[in-house]
This record gives sequence, structure tokens and C-alpha cells, in this order.
Amino acid sequence: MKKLSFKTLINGISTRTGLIWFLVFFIWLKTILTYLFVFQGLHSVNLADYLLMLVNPIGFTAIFLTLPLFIKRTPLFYTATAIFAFLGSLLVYANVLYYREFSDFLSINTLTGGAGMLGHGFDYSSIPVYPIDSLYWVDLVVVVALFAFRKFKMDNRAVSKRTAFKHFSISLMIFLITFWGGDLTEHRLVSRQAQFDDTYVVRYLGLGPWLVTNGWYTHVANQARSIAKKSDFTKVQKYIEENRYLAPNTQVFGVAKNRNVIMIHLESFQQDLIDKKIDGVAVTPFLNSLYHSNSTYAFSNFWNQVGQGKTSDAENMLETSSFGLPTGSLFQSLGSSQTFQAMPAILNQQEGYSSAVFHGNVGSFYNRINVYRNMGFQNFFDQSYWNKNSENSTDWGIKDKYLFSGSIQYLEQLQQPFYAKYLTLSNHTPYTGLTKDELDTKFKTTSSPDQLINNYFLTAHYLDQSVEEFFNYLKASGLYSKSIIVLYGDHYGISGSTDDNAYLPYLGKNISSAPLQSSSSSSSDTTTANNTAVWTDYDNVMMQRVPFMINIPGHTDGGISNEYGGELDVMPTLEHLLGVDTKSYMQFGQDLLSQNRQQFIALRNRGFVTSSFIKPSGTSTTYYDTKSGQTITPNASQIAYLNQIQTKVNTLLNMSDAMNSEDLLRFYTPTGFTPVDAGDYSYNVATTEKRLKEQQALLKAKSTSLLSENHGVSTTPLYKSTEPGLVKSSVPSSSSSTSSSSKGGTQ
Ligand code: GP9
Ligand code: MN
Repeated sequence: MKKLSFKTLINGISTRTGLIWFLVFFIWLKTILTYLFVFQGLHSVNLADYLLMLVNPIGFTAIFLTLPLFIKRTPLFYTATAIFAFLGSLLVYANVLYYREFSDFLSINTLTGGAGMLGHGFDYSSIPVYPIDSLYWVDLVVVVALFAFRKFKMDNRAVSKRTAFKHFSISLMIFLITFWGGDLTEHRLVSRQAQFDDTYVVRYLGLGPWLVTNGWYTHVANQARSIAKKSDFTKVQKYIEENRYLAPNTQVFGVAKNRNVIMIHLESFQQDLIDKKIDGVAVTPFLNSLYHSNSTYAFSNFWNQVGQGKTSDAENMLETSSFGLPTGSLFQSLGSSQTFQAMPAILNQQEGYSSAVFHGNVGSFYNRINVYRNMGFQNFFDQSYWNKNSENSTDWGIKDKYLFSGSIQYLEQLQQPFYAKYLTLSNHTPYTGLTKDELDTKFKTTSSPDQLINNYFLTAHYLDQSVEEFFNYLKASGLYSKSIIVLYGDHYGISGSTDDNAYLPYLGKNISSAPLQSSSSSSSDTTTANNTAVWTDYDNVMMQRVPFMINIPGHTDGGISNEYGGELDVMPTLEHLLGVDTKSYMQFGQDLLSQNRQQFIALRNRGFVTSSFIKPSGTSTTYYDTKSGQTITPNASQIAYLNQIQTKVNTLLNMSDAMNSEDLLRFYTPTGFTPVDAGDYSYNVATTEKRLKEQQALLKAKSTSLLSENHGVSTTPLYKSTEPGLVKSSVPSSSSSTSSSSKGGTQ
């Protein structure tokens, strides 16, 4: 019986159609095992994710493998089949190898060398290959062996065109159903792949479709680039030199020289949270205290300037002082092949800074893994550095208290001075994921019928506590006085995510008519709110204000500035405080502490803000008085002024867009700057932990890391958190010069 069925199987596979589906089955099997065991289940979260993931390799693979059925000649049929089967397996296995090192999928840029991977110094032989990898080839080897030992004979009977078409159509149908299912789950999946995460496309459509869509977007991006010339760059350079560059304010230039820079990205944090109270209790008491501290340069009229790329646009502005793109995310669509002259590289080359990013989401989100390498970030501690579990994470990733606390074992190993960026996550829509025992019992949120609003205050309060705990550690470890801490809200949070009128009661009754500073510099108690006001475009723009603070411990000349500025301006401001001359860099922002700043803020939608007028978007015909919020009917001279500002806003955005979409920085290397080689960086956990350890051992007494200064005694026990999961797992760790064995968040 057994023998018979084996024979039947062999006979079945010996036919042309049988062989094709046998090969499709094995490529499917290999892909699924890879999804589950190598690609971490593609971060699937629900049944639909898993179902689509299970089905997606079938259609695409079969479309190609059924093509040879149209071939009549036997040798040609078998050659074509062998080629497609080999390519199918190669696609999976090459991705396995690539993922092992980079936690990302092969893209067109990677394959062509555009991302600096091939032929750019990266040692591919360092990627581990395991005996189990032979599974990726065993099906093909078995088929070849069966032919060689004449168990299989070539089937000389070509299938009819009709049959070939039937098999091809079935494959196409399976693919289209997968595509439809994917689009249903993640709307406009393909067009939006330019916005978020490669993983989405692989999860719903598969590795092949990912490569094809990525190829298309790369082609579109390359077209804009291929026609660009050096003279296009010269125009941008002239514009910046004549209109944007500002000499530093000599009073503050270099006041923070050689200090560590700790950048804290406050997710979805609006300026109106500052000083907000609910039933007399502050939502963010710690951040309020920083805002009012005389050690902090704080700004009350600071706008986010992001577009669709939200967090990634904010990051792009802070790292490069240029805008994100008019649509999509620059990180995702151009970041893999972009020439950046970004903060980590400039600080490293001019002032000897090491650099790191800490973030609780997966590294592929917003293509960060590739972007950071092109920016010159030496380290990227993404979610894979934490033992992610249901306790320490929300749907977005590691919770903020775990993020900060788990980062210490790596932070203390960075050579000082360092540039370390923390991207928080817990205060992200839908503002859920915190459990009851993680919430501060002393803080009661609002009781709005809109749960999103109630949750927003809860996660904002949690973020505030997380930052406070981190500051406490900085003080306890001695890092505090050797650092400056920069905090900024990346973009709007609650407004725009919910019915804005539902948020009005929590803005204080005079939001539409109050003087500009009121919601940030005076406390607004939400319980006294009057909700008869109507939400306008003016409110929309005002809600785009986010906090921006530079805390310089030990200095007492800070204060709250009413200067108008935005995210574009952070980089030159910071560089000048650190004593870095920015004259030769192509930065569109203007130092917030310099004299003679241009008096307008360009919004990504081409609207603008000045101290007198607000135009909500480039196409808006309504203008508002910035201070009163009243609509205005401009007179002739005001119209001339407003038109002049609009022209300036357009030129600024056009110049930034040209520089970025045409990759114009490839035509220019500032004096003293060496272009970044992405091949120098790898963010793999094992590689990084080994490198950090070796670096300190190699430098010996010259090592400036906190751990070395502390004679190899870890400072992680100094971290105190109220997070229940951290309290229970906190075991005093004795002297250890390595922390590589325990992953972040478990200290
Ligand atoms: C994702 C996080 C959120 O990693 O940075 O991005 P957003 O949705 O705010 O753009
Ligand atoms: Mn964000």
C-alpha cells in the first residue's frame, strides 16, 4: 500500500503539471517556515494577518512557475522550470541571510548597491550560515537526483494551451485574492508602502511583490534623480547662503561644548499638554517643571512641520534641517539611497561624538534601519534589544518606562560625548495598552464620552513619569551634569485623531480668543472649560504647536522664549550651542537663538504662521489673526505682505524638496566632512554587543564610556522605576563589565 502511494506520488510529480505544483508547494513551505521562524512571524497580530501570511506565497510563486507550461519543447520546459524554481528558492534564502544581519528584506537598492551594501565595504561573509539552511535547497536537490537516477522521467507530453492557461489563471486568481485580502486589511497597502514599513507588504503580499513594488518606487525616485545636475545643487546652496544661514549668537555659541546630547522625542505630544490640569492635578508635572526651569531654553511658539511622514518627517527635520516630502515618508521612499549630511555624522566628525537611537518599535518601521545607517548612526537599539512580551509592550512596541530603563546597559557603554536619541511610543494613538497597575493612582483622567481623549491624558502622564524616572537616573549616575537634554513633541496627538469639538472643553473656554501664550504659560484647568466655542482652522494650526526645550543642567540663563520657530530650526540651534559651525552645511532652519531670523514658519501644507497672521494651508483663502484667532480681511498692504510671505514659504519648501527628491547633496561634500559609508554600520544585536564590549576593552584607560569611568561597574541598579514589571524583576546586579547576556528591560 505504502509503496503504491509513493509510486502514485512519483507518477503524479512526473507529469509536467504535477512537477510544477510540487515545486510551488515546497517554495510555499520554505517561505512559511521562514516567515514564522526567521522573520518573527512578520509581527503578525491577528488571525487575518496570519491567514494572509500563510496564503501569500502561493499565488505569486505559481504565476511564475506555471509560465513554463506554455512551452512545448521538453528541454526548454524543464530548463525554464528549473530556473524559476531556483530563483524562487534563492529569493527566500537571500532574504534569510539578509534578514539575519539587517532585520530587513532585500530591496532593489540593496541589490544594486544603491544603499551602500554591495561593494561598499560590508563583509557579507560575516553573516552566519547554518547547516539547517540546506533545507532551503533540499527539494531541488531531491528533484534533480530523482531525474539523475531515472526515478523521474522527463514528460514529453506538452500540456495544451488551454490547460496551461487554466493553471496560470488559477495562480493569478489566488494572487488577486491575496492582494484583495491584503488591501482590505491594510487599506491602499501598496501605495502606502512608501509610508510605513516593508514588513506590511511582505506580510500581506509576500517577498516577490515586495521586491516588485519596491523596484517601482525606486524607479520613480531615480527618475527625478537622474536628470539632476550639479547646477541644481548650486541654486540651493546660493539660496541657503543668502536667505537661511544665520551666524550664531556669540553669547551662547559653544556653551554646551563636549556635553552628551540626549534627545527625547515625545510621541504625539502637543504644546497644550504643558501646564494642563485635570481636577487641579497636572497631566505632565515633570515636563512642566522642565519647561519653567531656568536651566531650560523653552519655546512657547514652536510648531511641528511634519507632513504625511509624521514621526519620520520630524526625525528628518531634526537630523538634517530639511523638510520631509510633500507626500509619503522620505525615510521610507528615499531613505535607503539618500545622501545625508546629518547630525550623528557631523557631530562625530567635528566633535568626536558617538551616536545611538533607542526605539521600542521594530527597526524596519519607517525604514529606519537603512536611513540611520545612511545618516551615520553608529548604533540603533530597536525592539530586538528588548525581550518583547505582552507585559512590556503595547501594539506599537516597548513601553516608555521599559525603553528608558532597558537602554541603560547600552547607554553606559557609549563613548562620551555621545548623541543619543530616544523615540518614545506609549503616547501614540489609540493611547491604549497600559494596564491598571501601571497607571498612577494619584492621577485621574477626564471623563469625556470620547475614550480616546481620556486615554490620551493617561498615556501623556505615563510618558511624563517615564521621562522623570530617566532624569532621576541621569542625576544618580552623574550623566546629568555632563549632558544637555533636548525634548520635543513630534506632531499633533489628540487633535485631528478625534472629533475636535470633543476636545474643545479640555482646551479652556478661550482657546479661540486667548492670547497666544495662554495655553502654554498659564495653567488651564480643564474642569473650568466652557465648550460653547467652535473649532476652527485657527485651532487646527494652533494645535500643531509642540514643546521644544533644551535643558542645560548647571546653567541658569534659560527661560521661556516667545520666538516663533519650528522643527526645521532645531539642528542649527543645537549645533551652535555645541560649538559647531554650520556655515558650510545645507540646512534650511535658522538658529532660534540667532539675530535676524526670518519671521515666518512654513507648514508642510504650504500654510504659514507669523507673529501676526496665520494661513492654515497654501490654498486657504481665510487668514487669522495669530493673537486673537479672529478671521481677518486683509487690506491692500497686508495682502502684499501675505503674498510675499507665501512666495517665501513656497521657495523654502521647493528648495528643500529639490534637494531631497533629487538627492542633490551627492554633488557636494562640505569642507572637512567625509561622506557617510552605510557599510560601516550594522545594528544586529550580537554584532553590536560584541563591538561595544571590544571597543571598551581595546581603549582600556582611554575609554570614556560611563561604564569604563565607573571601573566596569554597571550603573543599571541606579535606575528606579515605578513600573510593576520592572520593580519585580529588579535584582541588584553586582560589578559586571558586560551586560550583553541580559536584554534591555529586564534589569
Ligand atoms: C513608529 C513610531 C510612530 O515607530 O515612530 O510613528 P507615527 O505614527 O507617529 O508617524
Ligand atoms: Mn509620531
